[in-house]
Amino acid sequence: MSLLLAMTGWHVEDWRQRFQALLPDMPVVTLGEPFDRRAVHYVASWKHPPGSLSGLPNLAAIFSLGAGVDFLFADDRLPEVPIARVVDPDLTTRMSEYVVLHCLSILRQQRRYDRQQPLKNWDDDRHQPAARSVRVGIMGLGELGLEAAEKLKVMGFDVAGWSRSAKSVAGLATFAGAEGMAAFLARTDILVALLPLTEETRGMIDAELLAGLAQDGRLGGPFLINAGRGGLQVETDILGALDAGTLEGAVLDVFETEPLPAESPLWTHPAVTVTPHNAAMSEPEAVAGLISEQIKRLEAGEPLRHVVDPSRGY
Ligand code: NDP
Ligand code: OXD
Repeated sequence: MSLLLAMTGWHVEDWRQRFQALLPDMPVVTLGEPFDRRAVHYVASWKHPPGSLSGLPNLAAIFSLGAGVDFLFADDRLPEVPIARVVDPDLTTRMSEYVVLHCLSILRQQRRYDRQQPLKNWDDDRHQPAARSVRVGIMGLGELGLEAAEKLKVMGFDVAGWSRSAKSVAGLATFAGAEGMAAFLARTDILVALLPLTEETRGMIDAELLAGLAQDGRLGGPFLINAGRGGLQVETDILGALDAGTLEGAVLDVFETEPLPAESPLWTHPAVTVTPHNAAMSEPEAVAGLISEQIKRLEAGEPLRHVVDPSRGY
């Protein structure tokens, strides 16, 4: 019985070492070497080449090495076995650090001071709005969105959230579904996207959505932070809204094409901050530990945790 590591873009040997230490009795094999396909009972995947998981007759479960599973559902030859994803405090904490960092950076206008520093001169306006006067709206109130909301509230922001199903969360204004969208956007100065990429959410952050954001806030215009998936956003619409002045700035960790192509205008736009899809990296120490526990649970006849629903796509 073996575990197959099927990944692209990450250092597979780091993961193999970690898994092998945690599962000493289970051979850990990789796509880059010959292996017995009948022996594979478990797969841990991050963006495996589509089709590479077919022909594994004894496969019992697939583990995403991240919180997102869109890359799995993009494979039309994916075996029909349960799929579990990462839900782990290490990853969740990293994401809330990213969201709080950039909300605070926007609030305190840090990019403006970074621009002024080489000029050795600050402009006269030293005014800073209070966090309580800035409305943050989080799209996606799941594991990551809820934790980010809690931490933003600790910093004093006025936080709301939007999700597919209606929720009641203490101290949080909540909105749901298509019917709740307009009111949610209208009270949002900083929009934080922490949605999964599904058929419903693809291309959601477009010109129409951005035009619905609050224009009466304390930041001189609304901001977007997308740390969910690049497929959520229409980049030409974001650039159009920035240039039209209906969007004041954007912080993007994820892109329509990754890595972000050198010719993308997002690299050099003065109102855009880009980061390399590392808002919440999966850390082998934490994530291999979680998946090894899941495998031990299955071997002991216990149910898998954090299973995704293929009909919803997340
Ligand atoms: P969860 O599944 O826990 O939460 C997803 C949230 O999105 C839920 O609140 C869900 O609503 C909501 N949602 C889904 N579809 C819709 C829809 N059509 N309309 C409105 N709301 C919707 O996911 P996580 O919080 O764990 O992760 C979110 C995403 O973050 C991941 O899927 C991944 O793409 C991204 N990510 C990015 C990382 C990075 O480094 N940039 C790192 C980790 C994750 P409901 O509650 O009603 O189900
Ligand atoms: C994830 C990611 O989904 O890192 O975990 O994007």
